[in-house]
Amino acid sequence: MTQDSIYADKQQQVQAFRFDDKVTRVFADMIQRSVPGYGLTLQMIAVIAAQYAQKDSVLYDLGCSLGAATLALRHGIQTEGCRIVGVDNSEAMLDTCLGYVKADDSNVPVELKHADIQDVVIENASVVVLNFTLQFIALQEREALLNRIFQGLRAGGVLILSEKISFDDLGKNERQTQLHEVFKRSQGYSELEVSQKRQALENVLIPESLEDHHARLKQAGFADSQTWFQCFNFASMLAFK
Ligand code: GEK
Repeated sequence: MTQDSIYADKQQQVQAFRFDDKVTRVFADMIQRSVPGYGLTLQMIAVIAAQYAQKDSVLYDLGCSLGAATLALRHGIQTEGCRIVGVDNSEAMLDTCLGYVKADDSNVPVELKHADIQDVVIENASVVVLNFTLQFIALQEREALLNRIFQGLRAGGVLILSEKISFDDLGKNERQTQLHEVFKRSQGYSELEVSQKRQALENVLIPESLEDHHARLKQAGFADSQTWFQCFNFASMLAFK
């Protein structure tokens, strides 16, 4: 795994974060050292797929990056006739993802689409995954996307929604943000790396509170939603149709 040192040297001007070739090369290391509990979300995506993948249905991984959640779904599925659709709008990510999918030994069909997740048709779905992707969609577009996911899910289907979150209470927000930064330092990132990355993600990654996420899920029509995981300012929710 190539180590992420993108923000190790002082940059004259920190550019807005993009999922380009440079990020793709180090992404596996970057996400693991930046998102507390990332590995657990992947492990449980497989468990959730084992429980909720329905016979002859489609499982979607929206914002699939290198396909980590795609492969978790693939190995979690316990029923027949399923296929997986992975979608990402970064060409670099999708090219590398294709290599990983080909090298993987499961024979559950996987289709990778280079597209905006806001344009992809979602139908006959039993499981939809947004593993740290919704946070990159403009706030005003999120409702329409969740509505389409709800419409595309079968009865009994689920959405797994993992996000960086914020807290309305400023004190709580500050404490959890600090703990996240201490986590990043414990993973070997320097203070400079943490602060330059924070700058790069400003206005690119827009976190919302758990309350806002659950309200939007309810609004979209989900019968229930639960936070099944939280570590500092990262969380994963499960919404049921
Ligand atoms: C994992 N789920 O490893 N359309 C398609 N893709 C998009 C869009 C969009 N509008 N916006 C962002 N992306 C993965 C990790 S990373 C999370 C997901 C992170 C893609 C973007 O190109 C990137 O690959 C992914 O969403 C977000 O479980 O970097 O924190």
